[in-house]
Amino acid sequence: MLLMGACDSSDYVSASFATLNVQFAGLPAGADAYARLDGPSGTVYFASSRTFPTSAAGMYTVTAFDVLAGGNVRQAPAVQSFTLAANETRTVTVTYSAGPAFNLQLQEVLGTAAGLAGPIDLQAPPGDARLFIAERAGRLRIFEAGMLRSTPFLDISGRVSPFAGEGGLLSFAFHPQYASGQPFVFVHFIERNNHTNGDIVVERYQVSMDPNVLQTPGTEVIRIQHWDDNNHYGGRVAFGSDGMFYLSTGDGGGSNDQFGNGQRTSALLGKLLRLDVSMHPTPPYSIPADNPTWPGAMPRRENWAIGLRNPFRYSFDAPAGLLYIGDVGQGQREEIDIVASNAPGLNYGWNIMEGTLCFAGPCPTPGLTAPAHEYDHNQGCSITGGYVYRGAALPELQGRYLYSDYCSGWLRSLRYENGIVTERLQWTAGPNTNVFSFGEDGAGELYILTQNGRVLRIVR
Ligand SMILES: [Ca+2]
Repeated sequence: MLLMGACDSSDYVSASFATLNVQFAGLPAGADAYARLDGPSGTVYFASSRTFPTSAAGMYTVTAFDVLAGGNVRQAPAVQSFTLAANETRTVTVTYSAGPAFNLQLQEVLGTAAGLAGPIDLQAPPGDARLFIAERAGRLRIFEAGMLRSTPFLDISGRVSPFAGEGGLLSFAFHPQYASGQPFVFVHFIERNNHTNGDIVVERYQVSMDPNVLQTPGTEVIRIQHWDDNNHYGGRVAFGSDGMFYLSTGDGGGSNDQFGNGQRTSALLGKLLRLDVSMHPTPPYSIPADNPTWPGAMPRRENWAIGLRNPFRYSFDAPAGLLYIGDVGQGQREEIDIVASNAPGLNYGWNIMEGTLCFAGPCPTPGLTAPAHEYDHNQGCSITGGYVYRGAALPELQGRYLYSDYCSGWLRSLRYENGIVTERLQWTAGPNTNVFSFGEDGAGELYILTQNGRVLRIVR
């Protein structure tokens, strides 16, 4: 009995620990701060005023970082250091000041008069001044020196159109060494064929003697049957900084993941696939040796991640080594998943979870990767994932992830660092119409592509 009394930890806590309040000031209502607290017990990052009720006595520092809010850069005060005594209650105030004005605008590069048939992807090899624009109707177009070239880079409209539902040409990717000996473009589309809802197809094309025209025909890389419904095809193709080729696929369509593809490891639907296409065309692709192994009957090792519903747009942020996935929800939640880009074998939860909500089956379920950010259907209905800004024209925006929503047409950003989401902003300028996609040019500048045919550059 004596020992139990002597070791009563609650007595020890109440007798020795101090209380630290960190308060933020100088920000618009609802705006996120961003700060780091270093103390005897380690480091914590946080984004709003917070009480640390069981702080150990000792030396502390509060380091705040500049944030964007309300049309300004909000400048953080200098680092504050102090000693917290046992049993003390102390409040530290971090007061931001208004710095230079900073806001985003949308500059029209191509308007409806250009007649683009559904611009849905925009890419360029690094350093290439041309904009390569995918039309959903099945063409790749080139915009150069202020002009849209009349001859397409590629025209496969006869294999794509007319499309139904969410079909069409959906995305394309340049080989990472496009300009240095690997002049290949990987084109991703829903092929119109005898099966009403088509196949998900990726083909590799090679540039011709004319740098503004691709040779035809292409060579098939992968084909995935998608015959039951004309929605939830995925998808995007992209190369990771590991040199591997990624393809996101939707769950096969309809509703509720009626075929159970998201959690079925033998299916290639509702997944993020990771393929090695460096041996192409013999064979079309190989499966990287470090792809994950999966439980279940006859699992497909092309699968890098499972449990996705309709990951229409995802992107890699190479400088931070992160992967951002915008996974379109069903009736309630739109989500952004943010993970280390080299983390294999993740399960993003669909259709056990929709965002952080239970959807079907036992929930919560261990082992599922929850979204880093989500919003409900009061704010939108179909997330359009974008990119982390890494261009040069907007240094204030460095490291921010931009995204939109097909139904709402706003432009939002968030900042994800040190495992927390901060600086969740909705910009005053928005396309205010259906957003098909974001695009990224050869200098890392970002664009918005709208259903009504506009190409808009994100500028200050
Ligand atoms: Ca999820």
